[in-house]
Amino acid sequence: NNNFQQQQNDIPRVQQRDLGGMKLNWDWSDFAISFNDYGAAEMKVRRAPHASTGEPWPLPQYYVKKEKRVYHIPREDFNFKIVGKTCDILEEGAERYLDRVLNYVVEDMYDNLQNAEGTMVDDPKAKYMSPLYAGAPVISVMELKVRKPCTKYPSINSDESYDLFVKKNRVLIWANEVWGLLRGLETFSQIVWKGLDNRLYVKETVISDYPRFPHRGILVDTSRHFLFKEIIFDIIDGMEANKMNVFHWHIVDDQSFPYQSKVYPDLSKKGAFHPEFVYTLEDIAEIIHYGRMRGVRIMPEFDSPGHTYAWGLSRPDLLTQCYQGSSPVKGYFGPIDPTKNSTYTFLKNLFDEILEVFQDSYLHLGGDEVPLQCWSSNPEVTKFGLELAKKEGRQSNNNNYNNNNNNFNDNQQNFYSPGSFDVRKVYEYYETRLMKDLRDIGKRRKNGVKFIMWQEVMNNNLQLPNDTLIQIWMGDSVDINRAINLGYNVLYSTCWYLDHVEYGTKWPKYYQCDPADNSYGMTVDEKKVLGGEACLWSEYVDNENYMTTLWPRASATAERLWSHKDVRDLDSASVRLQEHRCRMLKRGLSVGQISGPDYCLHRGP
Ligand code: CP6
Repeated sequence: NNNFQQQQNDIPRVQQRDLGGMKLNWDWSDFAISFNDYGAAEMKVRRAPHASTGEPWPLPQYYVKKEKRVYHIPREDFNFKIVGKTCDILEEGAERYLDRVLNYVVEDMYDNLQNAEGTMVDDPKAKYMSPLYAGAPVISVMELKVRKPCTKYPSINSDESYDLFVKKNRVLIWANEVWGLLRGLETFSQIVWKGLDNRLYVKETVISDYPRFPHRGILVDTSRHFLFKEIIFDIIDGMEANKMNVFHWHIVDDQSFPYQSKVYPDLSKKGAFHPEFVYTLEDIAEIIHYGRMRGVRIMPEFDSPGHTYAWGLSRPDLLTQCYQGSSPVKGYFGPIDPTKNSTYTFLKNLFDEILEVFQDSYLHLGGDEVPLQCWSSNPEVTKFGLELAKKEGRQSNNNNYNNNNNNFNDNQQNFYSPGSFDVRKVYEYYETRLMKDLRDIGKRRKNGVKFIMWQEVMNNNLQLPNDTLIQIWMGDSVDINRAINLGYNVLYSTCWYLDHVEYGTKWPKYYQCDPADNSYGMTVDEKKVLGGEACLWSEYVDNENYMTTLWPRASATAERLWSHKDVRDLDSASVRLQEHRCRMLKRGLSVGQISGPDYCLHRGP
C-alpha cells in the first residue's frame, strides 16, 4: 500500500489515471469560462467536461457539504426505506429514484476523491488503476419520511420543502408532504456520483430546501405543431429534473385544435392537422397521471376569444365576421362572437367537459391578442356594444378607458368607432360572462376553479375578480407593479420567451432575469408574484427540436424560480449547469448546448 501511495504521489495528478493507454492530459486552467460584455459565456481554450461533481441544480436554499467526508453507496445493498405515511406517489418515486441513483448518476471526470479523508488503496477489481477510497463509510439505507398523508394532486399550495441528511448516523429525507419528498429525492440523485472506480459516492451533506416561488412552469404549445405523447413525457421528466411544477398546456390555438372533445368531436375532426394528431381524453388522463406522479400540475389553456380560428372550421357561427367598411370580407373571421347566447352555451358545454377532464384548480383562459378592430368593424357587435354602453348609462367615448401606460393595444387598434362605444367594454363583457359561467360549473369541484389570463386583460382595463392571476409577457416591473396595485397576483414570463431565435447560447440572459428585480426606483412585492413560466411557443419547434430548444434554457428559469434570490453568480452556475446537462443526457433526455465545445461521457446509462 505504501508503495502504491508513493507511486501515486510521484505522478502529477492529471496524468495518473490509466484509461487504457489514453491520457487525460489537460489542466484546469485550460477550461476557464469567462463572460463577455453581453453576458455570453466564452471559453478560454477548451471546455471541461464538467468541473463539478454532485452539485445540485437548482441550488438548495440551505446547503452544507463536507468536501473531505465521502461515503460509499454499494449498489447491491442500497435501498430507500419508507417510514410512516406512504402512497403510490411515494412508492413509485422511491423506485424511480433508486434506479436513477444506481444507474444514471454523473461520472466523475476529474478526481473528486483526491481531497477526501482516508487511505487510497489499489483495487485490483477496479476497471482503472484508480484509487479506491478505502476509508469511505458505507451507506446502505436512506430513510424517507412524509409527515402528512398524501394528497392526490399537486397544487399551488403544495408544500415542496424537505430536509436531507447524509451523515454517518443520519441518512434521510424528511418532508411535510409527498411533493417535498419528491424534490428531496431529486436532489439526492444529483449529489451522488460515479467515481473513477465505477463505484457510487456521496459527500456528507445537510440540505434544508424549499422553493422561492410556488408556480414554476413551462408553457407548451401543441397547436402550431402537434407534439407526440412521448415528447410530452420527456418534457415532464425534464421538469422533474429541474424541480419545475406546472405544465402550462397551450393545447389549442388558431392553427390546430388537437383536443378531442366528447361533447364537440367535430372541433378536432375538422380542426386537428391530421386525424391521428389528437389528444384523446385517455391520452390526457395518462399525461395528468404522469405529471401527478412527479409533482407536476397539468394546467390547460383554452385561449379565447382570440386565437380560436380552428374552432371556426367546424363551428363558423362561433366567430365574428370581420368587415371592411360596410361589407363583410369573405373568409376573414375574427374573435369569438360575443353577441350571441349560443356562443356562451357552446362555451359552457365545452368547459363543463374540460373542468371534468383536467383536475388542476387553475384554468388558463388566454385573453391575449384579441383583434378588437374586427369586433369594431362588425355591425352586430357595434350594436351590441352601443346597447351595453346605454345599459351601463355611459357614453363611452369619454376616454375613461384610455390609459397612457398601454403602449401595446392603443397604438395598434382603433377602439373608438364612430358609433361611440368602447369596444373594450365588449371584451370585458365576454370575459366576465365566461368567468361567471365557469365559476358556476367549478362549484361542483372540491377546490372550485381559479383563472389565469394574459396581460392584455389588464392593459385594456378589464375589471376582473381579484383572484385572477395575471401572466405578464411584455414589459417588466412597471407592468408587474401595475397588476399588483390593481389587486392581482402575477406570473412573469417576459424574459423567458424561449421561442426567440438566437445565435450562440444565451442562458445567462435567462438566468439573470428576476421577476422581483427593482427598476425605475420601484420595489416589487415578491409575495404577490406567484412565480413564472418559460414559454416555448411552437411555431418554429416540433418533436425533433422541442427538447433541445427548451433545455438547458428553461433550467435557468428553474433555478431563478426555486433558489434564493442571491443565487446569481454565472461562473458557479455554469459549472453546475454543465454537469446538470450531462445528468439530463445520462437520463436519456435531449438537452441543447450550454456554451461551445464540451462533452459529456454518455447519453443514456
Ligand atoms: N400565441 C398566442 C403566440 C403568442 C401569444 N399568444 C406570442 C406572441 C408574441 C411572441 C411569442 C408568442 N404565439 N396564443 C402571446 C401570449 Cl414574441
